[in-house]
Amino acid sequence: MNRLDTEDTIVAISTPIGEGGIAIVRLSGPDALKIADDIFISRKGAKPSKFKTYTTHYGHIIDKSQGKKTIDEVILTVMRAPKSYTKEDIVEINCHGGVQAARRVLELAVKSGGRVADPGEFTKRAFLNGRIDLTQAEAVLDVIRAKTDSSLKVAMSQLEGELSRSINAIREDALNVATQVEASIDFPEEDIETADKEELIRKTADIAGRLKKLLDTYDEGMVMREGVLAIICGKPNVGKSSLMNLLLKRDRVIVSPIPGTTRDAIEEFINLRGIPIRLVDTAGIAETKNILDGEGVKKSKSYLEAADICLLVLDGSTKIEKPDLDIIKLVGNKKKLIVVNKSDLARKLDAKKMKELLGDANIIEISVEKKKNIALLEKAISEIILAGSFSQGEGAIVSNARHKALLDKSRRCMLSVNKALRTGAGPELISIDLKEAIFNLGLVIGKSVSDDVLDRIFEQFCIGK
Ligand SMILES: Nc1nc2c(ncn2[C@@H]2O[C@H](COP(=O)(O)OP(=O)(O)OP(=O)(O)O)[C@@H](O)[C@H]2O)c(=O)[nH]1
Ligand SMILES: [Mg+2]
Repeated sequence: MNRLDTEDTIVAISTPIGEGGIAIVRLSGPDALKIADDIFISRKGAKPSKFKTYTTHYGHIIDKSQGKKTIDEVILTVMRAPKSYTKEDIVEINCHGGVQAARRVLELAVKSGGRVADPGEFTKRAFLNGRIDLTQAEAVLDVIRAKTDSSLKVAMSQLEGELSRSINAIREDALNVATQVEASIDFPEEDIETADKEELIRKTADIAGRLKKLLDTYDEGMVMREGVLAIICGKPNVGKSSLMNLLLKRDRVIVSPIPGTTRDAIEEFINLRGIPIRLVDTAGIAETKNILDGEGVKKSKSYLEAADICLLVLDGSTKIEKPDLDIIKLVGNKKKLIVVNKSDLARKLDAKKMKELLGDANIIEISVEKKKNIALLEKAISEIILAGSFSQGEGAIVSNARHKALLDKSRRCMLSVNKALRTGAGPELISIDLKEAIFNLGLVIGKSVSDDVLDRIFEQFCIGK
């Protein structure tokens, strides 16, 4: 893919392949209307190239090479450049759902001069033609993939340009600083004036501060976008699988009074108070000589390592035992919630010993059996996940690792510009870091970004988007 590809007309089936009410074939590019003229017949014989923009027409798709054989009965919509998704002429053809009709329409469009689109190529054109910037294009994918209301909210705010606006404003201020610094390079006999210098120090500190504020939203942004990996761990028989089923609200995993019931890690998605969570039930961790159990324990341990948060389950009706101690050690300093289960049974767990072992970790007592304190547990989980990050208020949120890395670089450059100004470094030196800071900010929104980076971003999209 390169930038000149926008000279041709791309075609794709934009709906998922399979049976459905309708399937949409989309065309975009300079020949979209010409191709539509070739394959579409309206009842009154009117041509798509004569249709007004944003109008919808009933008709048939025909195959000229087979004596005008009718392929499908369709509704065709025309959206003319530049007011369309890609800023090019777009034609959308609503076919009858099902694989065959849409595929035949696609083939005919290709025969008439279209090219089958690459994944994400429509959105890529929207970016290359300047309708949206790169953060907005990336947000399109996040909107498609959003699993909860909060994920969708973050993605939509990015699609609507909230992040772009913040970054553009910061970049604009950085460019102004650069102009001031460049001026003193052009007149080398005059060093940066003291008054100007004070102002530049203040401005660069302000820019670095605003970048920090954006970067601080990343933890929450990431959680909303990617979901959190939460692991249910503990020794055998404490009720891990029972808890998994309860949080999932369905009987997904086998529960039994026999220790060692769960042998494999089982991962499922849950939406907990709007937070997308990948919840994993693991095999109880205990010393074992059985090969199968041993494999299960190995897997539990590797999940534990990757976990963003651990739900460490203890059995309130047993004493703290060696396996409990081992698991507490394994969990270490990870974000965790201690879940003391089976509170419906007589208590044997020693509170004092637990305090000694766990310090001020969050502890919550529940009974899965009697469904006691479950709402409290869900609240505690969401609070731990969101701890430290600001609540989902207004303002731009960074949720993408690419953006984070670039903003981070830009902030570090801006801090060294600030330091150089304070220590009286020459304008040439200052200018190097300043340019780097501005360059990295530009990359976030897609200015002077390389073709491989673009390809890497758009190849994650589905075909037809
Ligand atoms: N009384 C009581 N029993 C419970 C409670 N939660 C789970 N159990 C019982 O404890 C036993 C073990 O439950 P599981 O959910 O299979 O335990 P586990 O931790 O997944 O066990 P492994 O997969 O063997 O590691 C089952 O008989 C459950 O019915 C509870 O809150 N109270
Ligand atoms: Mg289990």
